[in-house]
Amino acid sequence: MKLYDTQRSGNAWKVRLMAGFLGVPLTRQTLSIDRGDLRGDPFRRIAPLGLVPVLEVGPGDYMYESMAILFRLAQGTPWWPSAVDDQTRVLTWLSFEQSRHMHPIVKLRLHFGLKTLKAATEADVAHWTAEAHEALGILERQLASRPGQWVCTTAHPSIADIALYPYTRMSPMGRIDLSAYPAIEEWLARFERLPGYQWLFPDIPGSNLNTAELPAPSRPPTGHSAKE
Ligand SMILES: N[C@@H](CCC(=O)N[C@@H](CS)C(=O)NCC(=O)O)C(=O)O
Repeated sequence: MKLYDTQRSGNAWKVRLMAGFLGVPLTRQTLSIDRGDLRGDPFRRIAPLGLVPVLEVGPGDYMYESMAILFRLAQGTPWWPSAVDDQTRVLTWLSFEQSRHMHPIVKLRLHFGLKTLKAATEADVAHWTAEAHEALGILERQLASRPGQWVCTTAHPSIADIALYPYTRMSPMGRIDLSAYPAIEEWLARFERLPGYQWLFPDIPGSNLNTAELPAPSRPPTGHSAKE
């Protein structure tokens, strides 16, 4: 399978995490937002939504949206539970991630970490910070209420854990202090000990918070994005 991503995309990282945990080999085609790779016709032909991640699951057969791709990859594995009530809970937390959690953390990361939101005002930053803390507070209470378990499953993590992991992990890039969230910190550390865990930057294991573009002659011809 082939993953179209950008070097620092948290949404594409979800797919790489899932593939790593499942032991599924992926080839990567790393695109550049700044160079306009995502706006050109070749990418739009395979990705009508114009966003990464895109997963080519068979010749000419493309899947988009991280949630949907996680769902597709997790079929028949413990990452997608078999009981309908458990599936419903997983969908709840996937929806929470997309609707309330990811957006403010992405904005803060782009503003403070990657420095690409030049027009952001103090009011914008205050708004995103409040929203990010609200979302992290919800996640903290959920995890604190079920010590040693996963976001919404008991013995085995689900795709909800994968979906919520990248932007929670990267939230310090947006000046969020995770030490205020002990249950989240414990969950992140436990997640990172799972066999098959993938770093965001495979070339610099141990760093998930790198902001600089990596010079990567091994990644032509697509280069790297200054946004994500
Ligand atoms: N809801 C989508 C969001 C995907 C998304 O926002 N991707 C970003 C990178 S993390 C992107 O492609 N940005 C391109 C752009 O903003 O032009 C998902 O979960 O896959």
